Amino acid sequence: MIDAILKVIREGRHFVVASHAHPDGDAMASTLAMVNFLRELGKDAVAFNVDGVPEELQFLPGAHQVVCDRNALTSYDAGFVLDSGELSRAGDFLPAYCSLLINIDHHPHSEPFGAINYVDEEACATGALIYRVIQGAGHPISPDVAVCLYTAILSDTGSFRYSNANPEAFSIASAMVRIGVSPWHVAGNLYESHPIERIKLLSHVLETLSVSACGRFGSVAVTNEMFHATGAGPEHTDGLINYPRSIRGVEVALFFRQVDGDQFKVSFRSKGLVDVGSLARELGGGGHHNAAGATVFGTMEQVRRIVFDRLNELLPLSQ
Ligand SMILES: [Mn+2]
Repeated sequence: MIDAILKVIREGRHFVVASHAHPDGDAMASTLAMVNFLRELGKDAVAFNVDGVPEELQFLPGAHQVVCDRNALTSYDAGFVLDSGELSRAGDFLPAYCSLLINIDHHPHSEPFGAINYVDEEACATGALIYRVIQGAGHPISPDVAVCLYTAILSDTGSFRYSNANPEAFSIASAMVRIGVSPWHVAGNLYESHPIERIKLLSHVLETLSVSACGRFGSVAVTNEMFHATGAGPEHTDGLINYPRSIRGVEVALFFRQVDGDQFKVSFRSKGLVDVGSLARELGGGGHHNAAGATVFGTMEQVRRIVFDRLNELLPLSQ
């Protein structure tokens, strides 16, 4: 699989590297690791993301050249789609610009939309798969690539706290630190550079904290009114689900975000007993066993009721 990818890289000259909308640390840092690697090989490589680069990831090497306007795309020998699960999350229009697509991902049920699909759901992060590709090329990891790969893995393992923090996660991180990555530099940018709007939003969001009578699921919510009141936006909501999740006894945490009047995006985080990925698919969404999302229609109360009722049915079964 890696050989097939390396052959495409060797034979091509112009590449685009994309990842899913609303990119997280793994999506964006994997994109930039790949782009920096391709440029080091003398290739012409463009990083693309429909939503651009979130503030906390703008320290990554190459972040300021990320393209978010599809009209700026030209034609490419190959397009890499990273960490996306399905093509539509990165851009349904990408095939029109690329002779072929390469899907590199660690999401279970990742759709085989590429001519090459390098999917390993055991991998801690897409960044780990990019590391394997670069290793396969026998190319030395540059300091720029190293900071990207370290960030991808740090971010997707929740700072090495989640169950995907496997030996490979630590071994790649260790190699990256040996190359010169400063863990404090990365962590400081990722976790201690919040805009004040986010902390103001947090104070509103925590007011909505609710825990079920059984104590095993908890939620917080954000409404458009809160965005107006604080000047914050959806980009400032990452990680807010960790507050209900961090409560002792809570098995499943939920985050409700109002998209429109009666449309809510629901994020799920499970500590393992409940497969929230299948629950989310039942609701028309998708995701992993422990992290998933779906869009549900109704008033805030109706949406909460739909999801809580379903969880009530699932939780006793999983005891
Ligand atoms: Mn990922």
